[in-house]
Amino acid sequence: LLKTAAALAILASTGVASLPAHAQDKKYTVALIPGLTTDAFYITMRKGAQAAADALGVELVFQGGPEFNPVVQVPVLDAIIARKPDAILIAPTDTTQLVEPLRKAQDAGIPVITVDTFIGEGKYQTGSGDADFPLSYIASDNVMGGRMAARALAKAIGEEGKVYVSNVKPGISTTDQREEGFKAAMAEEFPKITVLDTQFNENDANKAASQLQAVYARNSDLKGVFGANLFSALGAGNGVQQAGQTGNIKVIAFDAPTSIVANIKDGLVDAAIAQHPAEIGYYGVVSAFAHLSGQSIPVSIGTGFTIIDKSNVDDPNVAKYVYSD
Ligand code: T6T
Repeated sequence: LLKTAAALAILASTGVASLPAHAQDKKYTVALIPGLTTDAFYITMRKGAQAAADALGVELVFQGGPEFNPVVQVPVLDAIIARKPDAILIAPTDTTQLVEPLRKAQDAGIPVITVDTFIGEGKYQTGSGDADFPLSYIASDNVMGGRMAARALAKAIGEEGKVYVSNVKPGISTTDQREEGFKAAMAEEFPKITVLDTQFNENDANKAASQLQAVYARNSDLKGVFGANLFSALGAGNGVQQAGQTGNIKVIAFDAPTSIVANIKDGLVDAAIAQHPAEIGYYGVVSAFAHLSGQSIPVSIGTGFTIIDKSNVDDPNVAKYVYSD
């Protein structure tokens, strides 16, 4: 700033009226609205976002609700819009219910990028549909992640028997797509595996644990469960433990908080499909900054996965993908 002031003073004295605006001269404010604030996945995403913000001189505002619920998220979004940040990064908690609330941001001239989850069909900038206005979607490939989970579970149970998906609730792009990928891979690749009805837990690990026990009570030959997100997996694992079935009912977890890693070491969970949430946050902020400073940005950015199991859990190149608490 001092340098700029000095340069302006020199230019003023030479009669040149203004300098072209240089990106670094403007401090952009980027808001990051997670699905919920107390989830290790979003805490880790925030760290990545903060790292990019520090590198670029961006001010990052992190604000969200205490639960993964559009009714809770929309008022947070409204409050953020009222603060007029330069851009909004958001993990929309519902594919349809966040469309109109986010359009308000767009109408107010605030660019929107969705991270982790999407609105509509997740196809942006196509000129069709009513939910294509976000500039970019930065996330894991959740259909593929679901397929990876199916393969891991199939391997763990010897490719036959009954399994089910412990999921959050319909209408969330990520967990819907994981279930879709899981079921597609099971149907195409593992004819001897039966996928029972999905159990929806509303992101409540306790509910997921009771559901595991209820499904097991009805199916004493239950072989495995896929926990389609952090709380579903934690709950399913606890349910298996409470049923005294550790090691008999196999658990594949989506997400990798420290508690799941402990469960892998104890043999309660067979494998975790770790997302790379820090990458999502980092590239979210980089994309917002690039757009704000006049660059074009990709309409979608896919981030990776790391499969964590007993064989690699202590490898530092794997352990770095364990989420921050
Ligand atoms: O699995 C993540 C995230 O990708 C999903 O959209 C919601 O649940 C998590 O935040 C884990 O709790």
